[in-house]
Amino acid sequence: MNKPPLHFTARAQLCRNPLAKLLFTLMDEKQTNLALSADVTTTAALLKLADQLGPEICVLKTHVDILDDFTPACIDTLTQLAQQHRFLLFEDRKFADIGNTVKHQYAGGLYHIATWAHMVTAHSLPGPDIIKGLAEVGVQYGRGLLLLAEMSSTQHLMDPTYIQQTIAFAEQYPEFVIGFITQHKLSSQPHWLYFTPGIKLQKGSDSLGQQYTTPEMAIIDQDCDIIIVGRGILQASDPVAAAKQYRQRGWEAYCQRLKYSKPLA
Ligand code: 5BU
Repeated sequence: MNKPPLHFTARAQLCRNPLAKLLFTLMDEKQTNLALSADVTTTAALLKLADQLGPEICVLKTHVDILDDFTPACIDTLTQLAQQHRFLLFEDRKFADIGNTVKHQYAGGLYHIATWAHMVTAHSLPGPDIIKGLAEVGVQYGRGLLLLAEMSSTQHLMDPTYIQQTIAFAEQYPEFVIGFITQHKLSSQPHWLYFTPGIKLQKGSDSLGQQYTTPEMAIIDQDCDIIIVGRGILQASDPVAAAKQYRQRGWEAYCQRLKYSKPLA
């Protein structure tokens, strides 16, 4: 018994969270499922990447706490560039504390993440009230949460039981959780978004436990939706050309997946 794969626009209709709907629609309209991991340490480099690579991407992922010269003005310019080039902002904060603490980390501090980041990440390790705490801040801004189900790093502790529990927590907050960071599709429910980091043009690893798979393996073999690429683009001699190449590989993989029906999980 085969089930035809749904395209992103069809999946958008099934989302309860408006941000997930927007992202699914944006990907089909812009024809890109590439997320740039803009892991640079100066605001000038971040804004240059956002401007040059913005036309190629659906999402720009940040780690604002690695910027040496963070200012609120940088966020204003980043937000303008996101509107101009039509991409969403994703702060990969990986919240991991009790609900009350993460509320403050999300809303306040130096970065006021909730005021500008369309989506953020959190660990499910502390239990479901981490989601409740973040939702108390994020829902009013129309934000979305991605739970870390499975990391790309070697010897991570996210075993199948942990992953199943993470999905169960997500299901308790469908108005706020939009999907997962994962190496493979986790559910037959089509409204979840699956983001996959650890992507390069060839399989491999770095010297600090990162493991790389290819766009085709993530999108076709593992049924994920969005490829997250950092150093594959940032360390290329021509980052714009590299981004175009990853965009093409990611999008063609998605189009190829749509042609095939897979047995139901
Ligand atoms: P890279 O340069 O493409 O290896 O960067 C990958 C990015 O994705 C980097 O910002 C990591 O913090 C992020 N990441 C990851 O690599 N693996 C994970 O499991 C998660 C996030 Br969650």
